[in-house]
Amino acid sequence: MSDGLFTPVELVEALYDRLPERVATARRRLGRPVTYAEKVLFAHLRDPETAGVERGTDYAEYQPDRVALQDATAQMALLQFMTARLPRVAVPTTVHCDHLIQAEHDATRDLLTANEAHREVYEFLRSASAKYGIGFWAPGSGIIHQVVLEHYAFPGGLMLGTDSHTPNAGGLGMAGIGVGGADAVDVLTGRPFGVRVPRLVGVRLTGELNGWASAKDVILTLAGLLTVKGGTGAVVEYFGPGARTLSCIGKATICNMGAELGATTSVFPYDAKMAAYLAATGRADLAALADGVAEHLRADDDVEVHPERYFDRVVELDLSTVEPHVTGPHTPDLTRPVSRVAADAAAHDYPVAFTAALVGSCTNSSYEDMSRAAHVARQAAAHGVRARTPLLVTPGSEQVRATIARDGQLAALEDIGATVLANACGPCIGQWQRTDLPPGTRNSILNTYNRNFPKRNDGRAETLSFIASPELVVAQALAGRLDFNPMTDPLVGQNGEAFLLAPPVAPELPESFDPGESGYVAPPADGSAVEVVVHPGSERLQVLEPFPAWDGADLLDCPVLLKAAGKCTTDSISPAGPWLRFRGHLDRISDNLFSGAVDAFTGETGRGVNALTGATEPFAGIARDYQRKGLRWVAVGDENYGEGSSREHAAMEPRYLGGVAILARSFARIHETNLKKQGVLPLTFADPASYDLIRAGDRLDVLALAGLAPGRPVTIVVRHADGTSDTVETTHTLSAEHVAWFRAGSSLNVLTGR
Ligand code: MIC
Ligand code: SF4
Repeated sequence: MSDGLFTPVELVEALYDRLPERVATARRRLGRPVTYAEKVLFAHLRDPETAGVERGTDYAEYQPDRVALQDATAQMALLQFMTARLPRVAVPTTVHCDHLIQAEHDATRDLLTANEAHREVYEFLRSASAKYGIGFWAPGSGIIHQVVLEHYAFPGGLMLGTDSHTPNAGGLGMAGIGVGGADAVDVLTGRPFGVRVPRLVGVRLTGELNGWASAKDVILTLAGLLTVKGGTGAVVEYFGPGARTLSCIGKATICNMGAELGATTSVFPYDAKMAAYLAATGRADLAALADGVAEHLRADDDVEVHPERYFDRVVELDLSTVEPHVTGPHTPDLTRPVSRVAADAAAHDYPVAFTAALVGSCTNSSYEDMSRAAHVARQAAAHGVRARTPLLVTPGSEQVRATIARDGQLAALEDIGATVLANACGPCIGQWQRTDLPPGTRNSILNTYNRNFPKRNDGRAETLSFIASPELVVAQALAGRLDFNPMTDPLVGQNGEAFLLAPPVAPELPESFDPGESGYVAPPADGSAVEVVVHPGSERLQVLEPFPAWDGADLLDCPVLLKAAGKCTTDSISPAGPWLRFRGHLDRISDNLFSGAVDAFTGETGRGVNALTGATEPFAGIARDYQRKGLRWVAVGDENYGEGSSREHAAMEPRYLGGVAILARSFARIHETNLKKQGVLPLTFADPASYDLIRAGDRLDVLALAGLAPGRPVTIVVRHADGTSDTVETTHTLSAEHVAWFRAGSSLNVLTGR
């Protein structure tokens, strides 16, 4: 089809035509059999004969098949694309309006409010999509990753998305990589996507899930094992007999949350479950094509036999031993089986009686998820039991919503008290007008989402967010307790009868999907006459001015704006929730800089000491003051700085307000790239202990920048207020191209020839 509702068959055919030859090249160049991820990557290399192959060291250039943008990141991506002054995007691309809709009442009312509140932004995205040949998915049509799985993902493909959960496409055997807008703009303008050749983590699955265990519990278990850093710079490749037992959508859940391990992407090899999903979503033709090249859409045989020869790390997981898990609070790798919740809660004083249950988000909002949740709900309703907490349900797409409305799952959930919200991100990204509880109350909430950083869902630091599977969230909502174990604990029915819930039984797929009221708008064949308007006085959108080029001098006398204590995620650097309003306006959104970060010197969140005045102020205000007075500044972080989202605002804001370098013990991949793209230096302490040398009131000199080069350490002199100083060595991962971005002021300046 050519209207952009699906990935064009010709594109898939062309890829599959070159697949055998590319796989042969991969085997020849690597001198051994190859894994599935290596096949996909080789199939998309710009130059398969000469590209570097050294994992974790070489940079390589890939040509993705498609790009997906969501409304909260698309604004900045498209504003950057516009500066390139090209008539159309170079690869099939879609925009998805999912992040800006606020959950307050129900789907209908909330959608009306969103259309009103975000009219200007939606109009910008709609007109820019029409002008540049981009498929536009209007508000209400669904969450980007669910819609991509239903329409665009295909086995063996490679795509970029300006959202960190783009790896969700791995459920259909597509390598989806989450990137910042500037990376996406490279591909939209016809340039390749450059990234370090990823390391490979192999997960061998055996056995089969049973009882209450679900795909969600597989990834929660792995997150506990691998931690939030365990996948950094790696592709997580699943294989083994257990993989073939998981539904396509279950695989997507697992790949989706690979982002929480820091993985570049996650993939499952093509199998019959994927073929069934393709057929159910109207793409039997793609399944037939994939069947024709099936041997190239999985790892070579020896990989399953001797995985240790191929992967940097191999994890074995017997699915039959996986237990239902509850994860949290505050980090997605703090997990335990449900049977251990009571003990953990007692030890850490977590409130076990939780205040809200939420089912949805890109990771768990499919037909199968809703069906398993509904199966539990029906059992409760038969005994007259309803949810004891508010139960908020967000279907992943209009297609899922219409189908579960038709097939009865929606009614089953409503029967136990659920409120159905718009098909959108909603409370997963802080778009939750919470009225059930006064602010300031320490409380727990339980959801099926993927991230649980403080303040993420309701903007309140006092809320502890826990994660579990849809069926467990519904079961626990019936009891109102995080330590309720449906396998052993009975519920009490309306007549006083005790009953045990049976484990969920539900179809993986409907006979056919009901598309509902599709919100898809195809771009016109020729969009050149379409006007894209950015009003000069707007508080929502602002035309981008290029960042200044590096002046050639070392960065001297830089105050430390922030030394972050503990986790400093992108939610700490540039929170979402109410700030999503300003995602298209760099100046306005910069006011949230570091507002969720904890200052190591004062212990305060969002505020630090202004070195010039001695006053304690919000970080954005201090940065603006330094900038006005001609001072450039640095920020210091701990491990995995910039963990979480792909939002490039977290890199653009420091740049815009005069930040020149971030020093950290380590960086999360997407954020590190975003910093480089915007001309900020991400520097890693050569000795992690150097973090401790940074004191309040220090001034830093970042030296010898004229010699900045790949692999060459950067020396920093830390001058303390008492007149003493320390010399600190830092390393970096800048390639020659990245150094050029720094010199030009940003990658965009290089792209546009400034
Ligand atoms: C998230 O889950 O944090 C988001 C909101 O989807 C982000 C993107 C954004 O900040 O707009 C992500 O994961 O990349
Ligand atoms: Fe949306 Fe949440 Fe998924 Fe991010 S993680 S894309 S906010 S549903």
